[in-house]
Amino acid sequence: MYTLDLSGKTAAVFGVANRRSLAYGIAKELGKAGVRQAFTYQGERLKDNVAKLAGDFENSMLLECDVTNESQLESTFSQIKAEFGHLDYLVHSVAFAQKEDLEGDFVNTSRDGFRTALEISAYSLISMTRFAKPLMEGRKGSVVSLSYLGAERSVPHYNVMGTAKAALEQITRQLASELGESGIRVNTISAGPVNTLSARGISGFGKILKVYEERAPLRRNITQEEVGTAALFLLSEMGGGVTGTTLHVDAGYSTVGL
Ligand code: NAD
Ligand code: IMJ
Repeated sequence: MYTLDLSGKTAAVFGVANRRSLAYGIAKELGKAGVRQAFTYQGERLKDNVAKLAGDFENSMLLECDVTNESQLESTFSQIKAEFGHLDYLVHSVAFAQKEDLEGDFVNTSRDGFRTALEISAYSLISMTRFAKPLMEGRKGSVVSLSYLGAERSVPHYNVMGTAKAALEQITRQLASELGESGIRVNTISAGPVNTLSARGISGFGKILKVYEERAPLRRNITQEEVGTAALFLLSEMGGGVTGTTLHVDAGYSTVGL
């Protein structure tokens, strides 16, 4: 197809859980382009799995980082600084809401459930970018996160995750405005549904995939690879003029009115 040579560039990739993860789709594209990557895993439970996946990539790093843990975040970026010396790309592919907040009525969202969803799925982008900024100084850094249409439209059961994604998209614009003068770009990809660990548990997920197939202009669902190539575009100089934006990689679904 095409190959981009990004050797000498480095990336921190948050959110690989398994081979289906959207973050892994992005890592595959970065790997093909020769980017050296640091992978983080949420906790001991995922360590062996993520270690195996990190092994697919030359010279990669593996670090434990629960994004609710500020000291783990700090030590993640200080280890990246020690090993890579700098950072070019940051990939945020992390989201979590308590299961009861995705199953029950939105009106019953608890204070604690709201805090959890917003902290893990939105605030974490601010923290990560804060730690990444000094490592990106003078390097045309680029930050990409993953959003969903539930940020802009009501989607059954998406509930407090929609609130968190609306925050994530606004955080993207606010960070882009502030970090532009440091040459750092910040964008988010609003992806269509993909069969990952975070999506599979959703009741009626198969039906949602069918609705996209019927109504999206491309009459199909998107692939993990298409999220990867869109991220590669935004991270690399190919997307050099793009910042603060939400790029819909959804087979056109969000553009249809009727
Ligand atoms: P996934 O389950 O593979 O990835 C989610 C990741 O979040 C996991 O690696 C998990 O370990 C990590 N995570 C959760 N809580 C964490 C914490 N406290 N600290 C550190 N990591 C934590 O599923 P995915 O579908 O690849 O999700 C990645 C991103 O894509 C999410 O932001 C999700 O909202 C978004 N997204 C997914 C879809 C979809 O249909 N799959 C569509 C649009 C957007
Ligand atoms: C999630 C819930 C409801 C509807 C949904 C989704 N649709 C899609 C998703 C239509 C596509 C997947 N998605 C975009 C997400 O962001 C999922 C986030 C998520 C999933 C879980 C499942 C397991 C759990 N907590 C979760 N937290 C966030 O316990």
